[in-house]
Amino acid sequence: MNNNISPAIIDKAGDLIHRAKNIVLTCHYNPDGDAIGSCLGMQHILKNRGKTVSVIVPNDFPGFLRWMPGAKKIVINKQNPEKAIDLIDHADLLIHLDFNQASRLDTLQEAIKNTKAKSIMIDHHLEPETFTNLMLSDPKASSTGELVFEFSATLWGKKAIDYNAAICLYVAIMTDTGSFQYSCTTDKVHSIVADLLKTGISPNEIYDQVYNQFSENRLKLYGFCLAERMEILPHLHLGIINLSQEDLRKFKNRKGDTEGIVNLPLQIKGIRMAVLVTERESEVKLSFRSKGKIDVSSFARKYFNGGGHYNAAGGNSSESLSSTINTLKKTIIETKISMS
Ligand SMILES: [Mn+2]
Repeated sequence: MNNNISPAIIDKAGDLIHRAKNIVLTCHYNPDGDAIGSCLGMQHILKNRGKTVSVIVPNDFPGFLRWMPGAKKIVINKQNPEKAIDLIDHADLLIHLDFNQASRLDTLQEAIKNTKAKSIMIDHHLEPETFTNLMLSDPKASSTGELVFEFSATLWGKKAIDYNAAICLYVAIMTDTGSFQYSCTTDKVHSIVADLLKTGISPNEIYDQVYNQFSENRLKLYGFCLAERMEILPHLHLGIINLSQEDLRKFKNRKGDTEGIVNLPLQIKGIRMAVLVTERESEVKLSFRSKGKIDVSSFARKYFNGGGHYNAAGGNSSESLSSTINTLKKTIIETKISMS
């Protein structure tokens, strides 16, 4: 297991799982590939150990994750709160995956408030908050999927990760490493992936199911962002893309459609920091990506009520779209962050 998580904690977590019968797995609001992949992977592993296991997510997740084994049975709290409450009431253990602040459960926070169940967090984001009985946190891990693999293999051996679990954990690791390109892609990641492939899963089919599922509108939105909404500031090594509510409506935006857009400016030579500023119904959302020693997590936390990872973070602003962009540029120039 990872050096950052002590064997004693893994044993304790194993003990909680051993004593539990009904287990509920949850992840963060707006679930991504790692969140859904880790939950479903853990679900398959625990079901094989004779547990009754449900996955509850705060709100809906993108269509390109819905093909995964077990995905159709995921309970979406926003759509079916009675079911979510019922499962939580009957649970004796909650495992929270891929987030480390209770607030990221959104409306599900209310649902777990009165639970008598024990709880475990398994996560890789920076600066965890204590809200569970046990915390398995390793910000050096590429993904929660990696941690779920290591945790399960340590407790029950690699055989505990079957074909279906391997598919889900592969999605988790693939999406959080940007298909094995980010700096978190260690030798350990590749050795875990080698173990996953040994179960017979097909990397090209999984890639295709996750990434080559664009609607025509989504690909046109990408083109529109690049042609009409991208501002490149070469002297700052910076690229900013902005999207208004009207832009999103024009391309019949669906959940997940804007995913990946933030990375596009980083394809330009010399650009080392990229920001996507999106006007949502009640707030303006910011996504940050960077290369090398540009700590966008601290930046997002300090100036835009957010956080995340060193090279990938998010935040929000209650200002208008245009004044958010102005504030953003001013802050970047003042802090010289993109010049780090
Ligand atoms: Mn993750």
